[in-house]
Amino acid sequence: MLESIEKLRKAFDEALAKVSDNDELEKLRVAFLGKKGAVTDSMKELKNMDNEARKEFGKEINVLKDNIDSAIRSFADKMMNAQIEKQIEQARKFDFTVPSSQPEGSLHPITLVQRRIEEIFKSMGFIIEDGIEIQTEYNNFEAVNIPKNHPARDMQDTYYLSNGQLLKTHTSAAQNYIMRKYGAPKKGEPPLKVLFPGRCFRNENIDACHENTFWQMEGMMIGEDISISNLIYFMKVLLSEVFERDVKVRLRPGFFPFVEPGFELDINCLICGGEGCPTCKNSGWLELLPCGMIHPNVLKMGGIDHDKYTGFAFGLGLTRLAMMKYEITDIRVLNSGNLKALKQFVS
Ligand code: FA5
Repeated sequence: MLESIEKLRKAFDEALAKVSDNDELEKLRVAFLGKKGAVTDSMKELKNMDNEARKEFGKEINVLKDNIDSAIRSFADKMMNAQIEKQIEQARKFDFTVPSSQPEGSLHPITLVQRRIEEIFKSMGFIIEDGIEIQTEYNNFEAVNIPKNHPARDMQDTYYLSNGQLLKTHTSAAQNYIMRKYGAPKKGEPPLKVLFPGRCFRNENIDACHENTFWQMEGMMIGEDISISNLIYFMKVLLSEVFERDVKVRLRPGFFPFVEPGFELDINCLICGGEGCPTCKNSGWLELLPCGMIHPNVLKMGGIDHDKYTGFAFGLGLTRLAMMKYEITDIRVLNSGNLKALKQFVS
């Protein structure tokens, strides 16, 4: 009987030597170890043997079974390694320096102006913070001095989520968090200067200069003796560096519950030169950069001593700035994903 085991071993070794892929290996496994396989068949003979022979044959056939099983596994591993080696070899032959036939990508115009402004403000000592898009009602409204039922809430028609939170309507929603994170500057430290861009959402009627999803860029400076002169200085630097040419602006009083005094800084429409067009709703001016001195209540809610510290804040309309910078007549182009239109802007 033991001879039959030896025959099986030989037959398996010969068959394994001829295997060249996974399918053949699986067929071989079934032929020897499957339910109707040669090894399984041999094991059925055990019941016809006397005790002594069963003990000896049982031991040897189980050894053979284990040997065949591990031979199949290691053969499978070897084939897999060979395949990986082949793929690595092919990857080595790939020349990454050959120019691609795929068209090149480009940065979105909003990203371009965002990066430029971040560069300008970083060079003046500002740190950049990233405001989250889903906000609490408290951060978006209460913490910036817009209590429940305040009429200012109506100006920012809000998308509420089913859990009571909301999509932030303005970047000012991060003011409280940033004040609490950094606190007022300690004695001898420079003022706190932070820039925080972000996407905002309002349930707007969309037209050439209003989107329901648009970008703002908020800036804040807090310290002892910060005044309107500081605010005007930074606004001037911002506009002259971004536009690299003279642009006409006007400053007028503006009401925002979180600043006192508050201002609206409008830009003379660069699409029509102030003549009036759909982009500026025929007024010749575009609201671009509201700003003001931070209201003492807002400082207080941010944990900052409003008797000792003052600060300014601005909420630049980044999407509109991109429109003016690149003379884009309709805001809808910016969220359109129209690559033909968006690819033209390079710096
Ligand atoms: C605000 O959102 C205030 N948080 C700004 C602010 C910050 C004021 C700090 C004072 C101090 P306002 O709702 O006006 O303000 O929006 C600011 C700017 O965002 C606008 O001037 C405009 O340029 C831009 N903007 C507002 N709504 C839209 C819209 N639907 N589509 C495109 N741009 C918009």
